[in-house]
Amino acid sequence: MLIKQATFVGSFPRASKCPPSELPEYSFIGRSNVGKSSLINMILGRKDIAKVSNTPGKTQLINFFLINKTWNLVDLPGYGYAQLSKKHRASLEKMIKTYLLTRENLTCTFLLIDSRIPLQAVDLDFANWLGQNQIPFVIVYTKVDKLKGEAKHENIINIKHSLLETWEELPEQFVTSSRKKQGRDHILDFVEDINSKY
Ligand SMILES: Nc1nc2c(ncn2[C@@H]2O[C@H](COP(=O)(O)OP(=O)(O)OP(=O)(O)O)[C@@H](O)[C@H]2O)c(=O)[nH]1
Ligand SMILES: [Mg+2]
Repeated sequence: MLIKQATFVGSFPRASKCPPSELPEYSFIGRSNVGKSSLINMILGRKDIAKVSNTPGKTQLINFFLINKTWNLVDLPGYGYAQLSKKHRASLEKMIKTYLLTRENLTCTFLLIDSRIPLQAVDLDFANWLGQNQIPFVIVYTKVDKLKGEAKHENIINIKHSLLETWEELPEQFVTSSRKKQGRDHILDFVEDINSKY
């Protein structure tokens, strides 16, 4: 799929404030700093349409983008950011989960997992929560450019093994690097395929 047009629609503080839409919608979720905004920029081929930061917890609102006037892309705040107060973290989590549970045109969620480190408990909890609530999702391994040699495959295999301790089978998975523009076509083909059936 060619990205002919990518427009920032706006940032919204909660699910009920998000603009109604009948277009197929894809959201991006993952631990704070996992690389959501960078991945979105890479996929859309736009340098900084989504805000990237070295400071975790940058994205705190539900950010909407309209792509080719035919589908919506949503950048969600990260979960599990330890530096936030308990109350603030709980309110972000509620905002994310309410959006995921109530958004009727949500077609698929991309759950981002850092390919460089072992699977974190918060990631497994989040994947399990998505499963329990029957929210369709796929997995995206991020920052693979940081893995060298053997570690490249090993770490991803270990993450899969950890997931398979609770999951019988895994959803579709994408191996990506925003820095190297890896995984872009694979993700866009996947979106195009779902859009054609919507
Ligand atoms: N090496 C490498 N670094 C990356 C990649 N993607 C993101 N980063 C870096 O990781 C950091 C966080 O990236 P963001 O895209 O802001 O992450 P995020 O998940 O949107 O973070 P929050 O919005 O704070 O939850 C930044 O310093 C990025 O430059 C990648 O593919 N490779
Ligand atoms: Mg972000």
